[in-house]
Amino acid sequence: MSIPIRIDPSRDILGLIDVQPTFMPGGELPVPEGDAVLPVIEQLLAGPLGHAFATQDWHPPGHLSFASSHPGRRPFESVMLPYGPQTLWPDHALQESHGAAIHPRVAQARIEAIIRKGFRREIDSYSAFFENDRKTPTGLDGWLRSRGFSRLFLAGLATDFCVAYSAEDAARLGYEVFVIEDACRGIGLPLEDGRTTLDASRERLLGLGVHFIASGDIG
Ligand code: VGL
Ligand code: ZN
Repeated sequence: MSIPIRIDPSRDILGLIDVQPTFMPGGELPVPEGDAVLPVIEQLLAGPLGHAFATQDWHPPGHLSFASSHPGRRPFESVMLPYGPQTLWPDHALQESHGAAIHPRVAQARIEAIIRKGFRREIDSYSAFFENDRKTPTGLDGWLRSRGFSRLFLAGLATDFCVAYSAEDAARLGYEVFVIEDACRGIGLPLEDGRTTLDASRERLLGLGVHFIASGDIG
């Protein structure tokens, strides 16, 4: 049993990362059990966290993170782009498609800002804060700061990509970060050292002081 985390609505906010059908079973880039986050997020949005923001992966056709934009390459391979290595994905999260909408089971009443990312053809964006060049800001940091939020509770997809990159950037920007593990699901790509992207991201985040909690810890 862990100690319940008391929510302070003046500084705490729930961040819903890429809760989009494109990342769920039946979607273009399905995360295993991706839809299992929905009932947990439903509960969170009815609980003590009164404020929320959401991100949407929002790609144009021909986006450079799509394997289809690199002749001869397949999804989940890696290519070198000007900003560094980039994993290639099936075409997903196409702007204005049904798959790119915030999932209709997400109650949006408490969602006070929606940040779209990955809309520049030449650059991918996993993090809610910076694109994959690690420099181009999305504007979320300014919005959170000017609203006075300092503790972020993150949920969504995928644990080892967009949630992990968002948590890492948030921790580096000085926020206290809580990843709500049962409200996230991951992809788990194999790495050369025998670990998976899930193992590696967890280790990296623990090293940055990110807390891993369960939705039931929020009291
Ligand atoms: C994501 C891969 C590509 C994510 C987005 O939401 O984690 N992963 N685009
Ligand atoms: Zn994407």
